[in-house]
Amino acid sequence: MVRLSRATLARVAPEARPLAEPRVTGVVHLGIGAFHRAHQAVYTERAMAATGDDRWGICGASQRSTDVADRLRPQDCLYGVRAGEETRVVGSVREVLAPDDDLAVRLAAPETAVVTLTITERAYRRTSRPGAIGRLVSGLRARAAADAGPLTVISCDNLPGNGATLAGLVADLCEPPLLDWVERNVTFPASMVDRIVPATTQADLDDMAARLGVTDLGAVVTEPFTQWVIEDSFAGDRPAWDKAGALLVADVRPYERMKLRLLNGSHSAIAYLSGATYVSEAVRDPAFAGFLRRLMDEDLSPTLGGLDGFDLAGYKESLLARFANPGLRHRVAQIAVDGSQKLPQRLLDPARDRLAAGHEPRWIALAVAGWMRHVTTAPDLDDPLADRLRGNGPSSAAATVNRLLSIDEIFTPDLRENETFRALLTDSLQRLTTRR
Ligand code: CS2
Repeated sequence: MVRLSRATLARVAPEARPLAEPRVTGVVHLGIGAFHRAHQAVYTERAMAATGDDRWGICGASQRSTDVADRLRPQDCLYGVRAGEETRVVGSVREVLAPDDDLAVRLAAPETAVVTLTITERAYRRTSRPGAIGRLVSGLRARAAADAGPLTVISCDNLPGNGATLAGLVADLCEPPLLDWVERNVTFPASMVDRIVPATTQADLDDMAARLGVTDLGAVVTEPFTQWVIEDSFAGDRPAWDKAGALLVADVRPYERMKLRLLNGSHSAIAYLSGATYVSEAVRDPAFAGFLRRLMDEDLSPTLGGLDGFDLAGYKESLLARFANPGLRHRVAQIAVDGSQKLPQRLLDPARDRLAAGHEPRWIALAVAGWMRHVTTAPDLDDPLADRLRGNGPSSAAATVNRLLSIDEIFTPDLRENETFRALLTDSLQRLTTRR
């Protein structure tokens, strides 16, 4: 079968062809994985289609491997997205840079007005800054030198206050004249992104080829649902994302907290407690779905505020329905990765809120204990703190809880010293380990 490309696009059904063909690269994206291709790239294409403004082609950069560049370059950066039964080739990506390619030159180009990032939680650790954030700062330095104009830099990672966090890490790496320039020319809006995007499998590629009639090695499978809430603080021009379904708001925090805690918190609980291979399998078990409901209703929802008039009950039901989607082969192992970087905002912040309000967050404690069991027993633990998490062989539940609670990159002193939380964790871990 021939490969997807501009030249072979005529073989693709008209309704599955790209909505837009950008003429200029106006967006640079760091971390061009499946999530970006199924989320921001789709919004950007829709924005161009809605307005006819074709200046928003994307230059996507990979951080660690040449894999995406190798897959997309022979396809003129075209790739298919299947969401439910709808399949379409997306045309917003114009260029893919491999880790060693020159990103700074793109960031210094005057037509670049927006940078988006999906570099995962671990890239925001202070010790990770030579990575993606270091590359971003080199680009900002080149842009300042070229006096190429204002720039909006949007973190699309699942962290609370992702914009301010990124701004802080960038500032730490800037020398004073550059820092001045950044303060005058660059904004870092916060954003909340949501779309479940499982890692693409060979079966997905085969299915995409059957649907498109051409081979597509960059294909992504996702769910119909998609959401993007962006803080409306742009330094200059931007794609008309608001015309493509994104919500531009003054304060992202209520959305971000709701999503990080209810969706991502539940995801992590599924990853560490369900024992299932796929998310959908876990939530089809009525007992496990019952646990998720109680986790959300009793421990997570009470910590959410600023959502007046929002249908929280409906949101929670929709999450369970999204998790149950049998068309998504979403492996729990994909979610279990990098727990040390995910737990604080997903489960520990709400635990702290509940404890401060005088309640026992027992369902959160059970999920955190599930993570403790995972990090001490998983044969191939994938986490930047793996060496410290693993421990040295079998130990009592109390000893494991004490040892892990002492890791201050994960647990703040107030949680570590909270006897109620410690007891809940020890009791839960005890029960989880004797049950097996
Ligand atoms: C997941 C997220 O892998 C994970 O940690 O919880 O990637 C989740 O699927 C997305 O945030 C959904 O928007």
